[in-house]
Amino acid sequence: MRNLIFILGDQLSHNIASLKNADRDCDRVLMVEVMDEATYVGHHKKKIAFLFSAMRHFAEELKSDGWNVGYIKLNDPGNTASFTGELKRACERHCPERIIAVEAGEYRVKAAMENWQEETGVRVKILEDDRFLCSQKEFQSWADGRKSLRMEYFYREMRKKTGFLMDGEEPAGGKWNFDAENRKPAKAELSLPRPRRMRVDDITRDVLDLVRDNFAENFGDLEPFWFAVTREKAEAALDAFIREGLPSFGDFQDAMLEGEKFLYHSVLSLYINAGLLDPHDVCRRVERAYLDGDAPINAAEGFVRQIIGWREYVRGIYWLNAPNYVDQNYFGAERPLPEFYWTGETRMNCVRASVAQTKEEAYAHHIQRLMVTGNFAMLAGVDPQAVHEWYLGVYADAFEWVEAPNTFGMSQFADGGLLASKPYAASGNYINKMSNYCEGCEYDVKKKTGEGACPFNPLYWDFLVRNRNKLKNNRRLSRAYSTWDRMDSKRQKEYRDSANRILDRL
Ligand code: FAD
Ligand code: DLZ
Ligand code: SF4
Repeated sequence: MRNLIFILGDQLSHNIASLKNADRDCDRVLMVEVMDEATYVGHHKKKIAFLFSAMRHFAEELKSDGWNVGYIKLNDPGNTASFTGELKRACERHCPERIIAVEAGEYRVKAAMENWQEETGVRVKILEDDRFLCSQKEFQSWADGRKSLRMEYFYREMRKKTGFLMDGEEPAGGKWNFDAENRKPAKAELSLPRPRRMRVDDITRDVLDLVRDNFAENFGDLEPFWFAVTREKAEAALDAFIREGLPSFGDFQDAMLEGEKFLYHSVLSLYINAGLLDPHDVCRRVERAYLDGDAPINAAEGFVRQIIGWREYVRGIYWLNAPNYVDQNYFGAERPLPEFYWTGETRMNCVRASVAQTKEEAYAHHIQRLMVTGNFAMLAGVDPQAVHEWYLGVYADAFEWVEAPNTFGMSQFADGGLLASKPYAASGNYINKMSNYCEGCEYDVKKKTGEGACPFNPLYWDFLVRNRNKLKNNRRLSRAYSTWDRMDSKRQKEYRDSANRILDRL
């Protein structure tokens, strides 16, 4: 055999670089389910089921396409539980001349790949992952010499590079960014689309049995399981989103609504990250909808920005700073993650709802992640490592390259402002403005301190005051600090005492 082509669980793309120049007649594909990957963090049951089922379907598609595929299931006899172990076994079975793989999305796996040649005695070729629009090298040259690495400037470069939503040299609609128009609060009477629910087939049924048997103690509900597990079904989910969700995506991008888990969000991140959908194609489809008059510019621009802006940018930040990015703890926060992140048992309605739907769906939309669970953890001084492990485990779309910058950088400000220009810290007022959670809450969002006050209120001030030395030079916080300084000392003490009582109870 000539080449052994090793495809990882988040590389399920038919145009993956390792297959491009491969030969169906003399090369062989290897895919493996291994315990190391299933346990390096406590994954949600649905996340494991999604990836294993999508991997098995992808392997079947490759076989029908004429490829020779070796597929190792989790419980196959002799499974060594690791990528390296399975690669060694495959090399012993097939004696390839060379191993070919696409670079890993996580530093942990990249480091293991560096030892593959020595471990197997076979030459290893690692290819760049060209499914991203911006290579690691390109991001590095963009970042080199810049004092500040703000997403907005990177995003404009990506718009120019891809030509998405461009009128010649100018941005379509006359502005690069329509974010200011994308902050409408949602109303309960909105008619909301539902993400497509896919039927469970025999392959998925086997995987659900496997997850039930092997990961019973993991967080999350396994069923109902409705994710797409093939490119074809993921495309159907994309079609449905473009038709039904995209037109209002922009307007309500930052909104939250009790009982509504998805609003106008696409629920496509898991498919894009696993390789079932190509980010470039997704953006092209969204741009087409705008050009055909089926979606307004604020929706199309808002969506495209998330993909060619944020998604590419966080990957750049991750690799620019790997592996140390995940060791950062700017505020020195040490509190363990409160138990209610796992149980949802808290009187805070916004947190309860966000955790409950995370448990049910392995999904929460961005503002729930950022302004509810993330915001609370930062205000309460939770250790960012613990927060990171939670986000990396509980969402079906979570891989470290995308989760870590969102957690350490955007949500916890644990990188000291490398990614965000100020901490996304907010009192209950923000949540009340953007959602109806407060209407059904035992706490009173208008009450600032004392029994029954919304915990976000005193925690917000306590966070700012506790970390004043670290934040006092941030110009975007100067108004908040002057408001604090104008309060009389009795009021200040009430805030801090209230916060301390809440923190003690955690
Ligand atoms: P939509 O709102 O429909 O957005 C469209 C697409 O844009 C998404 O599918 C996604 O591919 C991309 N996107 C949007 N925002 C971001 C972002 N900030 N970073 C990267 N891509 C983005 N996203 C992940 O894909 N994996 C993660 O593990 C992850 N962890 C996060 C952790 C925290 C603390 C926070 C605050 C955000 C995290 N995000 C993560 C970003 C974002 O919340 C999700 O991409 C989004 O909620 C996925 O839902 P959706 O597909 O409905 O997105
Ligand atoms: C997340 C995950 C899980 C749970 N299991 C596997 C697996 O058994 N086999 C596999 O190839 N990939 C799995 N993955 C995805 C990998 O963790 C992912 O490919 C690496 O994190 C590299 O980005
Ligand atoms: Fe959340 Fe406070 Fe509103 Fe309750 S009152 S839902 S805790 S923001």
